[in-house]
Amino acid sequence: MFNPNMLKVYFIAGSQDVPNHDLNEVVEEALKTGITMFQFREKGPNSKTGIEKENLAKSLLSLCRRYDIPFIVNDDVSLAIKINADGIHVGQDDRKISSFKDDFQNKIIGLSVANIEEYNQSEIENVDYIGTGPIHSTISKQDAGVHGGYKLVETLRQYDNVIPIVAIGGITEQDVMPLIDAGANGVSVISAIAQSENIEQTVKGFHKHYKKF
Ligand code: TZP
Ligand code: MG
Repeated sequence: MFNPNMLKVYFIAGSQDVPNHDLNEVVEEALKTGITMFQFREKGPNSKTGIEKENLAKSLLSLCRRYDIPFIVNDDVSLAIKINADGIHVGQDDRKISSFKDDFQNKIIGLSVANIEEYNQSEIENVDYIGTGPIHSTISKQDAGVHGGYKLVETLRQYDNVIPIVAIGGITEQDVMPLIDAGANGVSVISAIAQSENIEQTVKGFHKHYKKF
C-alpha cells in the first residue's frame, strides 16, 4: 500500500543510466543506504529490451523485496503485471489508467503531470501520486521539455492540496527544502544517485534535509 513517505528519496534508474557499472550493485547500495522507493526505467539509448530487460527487472525486484522497498516499473504495464511489481509509473502519452487500474489494486500507480492542463486531462482519482517536472534541466531524459523550477510544484499544490507530489528533473539535495516548501512530498532522482561517487553520502544527504523540518 502506498504511503507518501515513500516519495522522500525516490531513486529512478535503468542500465543506460550506469554505463560503467552493474545496475544491481548501484541499486543495492542505494537500498542499503536509505532510498524510499525505486523505479525501473529502462528507456532511451543503450537500454535493454525483451528478455534482457525482464531478467534485469526480476533481479532488481528481488533486491527491493529484500530491503522492503517498493519496486515500480516505468511505462511497461505488461512487464509490471508479469513480474508482480509493486506498481507502475506512466506518462501522459501512455495507456489510459482506467484500462489497467484493476490490475494494480492495492499496488501503486504514479502519473507524470507537469501543469494544470495535464492535471485536468488526467484520471487523478486513479492515481496514488503525481511526478512533476522537469524542475531543472536534466541530462537523463532527452525530451523532458522546458524546465519550470519550483513554481511547477507550487502551482499544482495550490490547485490540489491533497495529491502526493514528487518532483523530478536535475534535482540534488539542495533542492529538498525549497521543494517541500513549494508543496512537494518528496524528490525523485536519476543522476544524483546513479552518477554519485559516494551513494551512501548522497542518499544520506537527501535524508538530512528532511530532518530539518
Ligand atoms: N522526467 C522528467 S526529468 C527526468 C524524467 C524521467 C529525468 C530525471 O533525471 P535526473 O538525472 O535526476 O535529472
Ligand atoms: Mg511514458
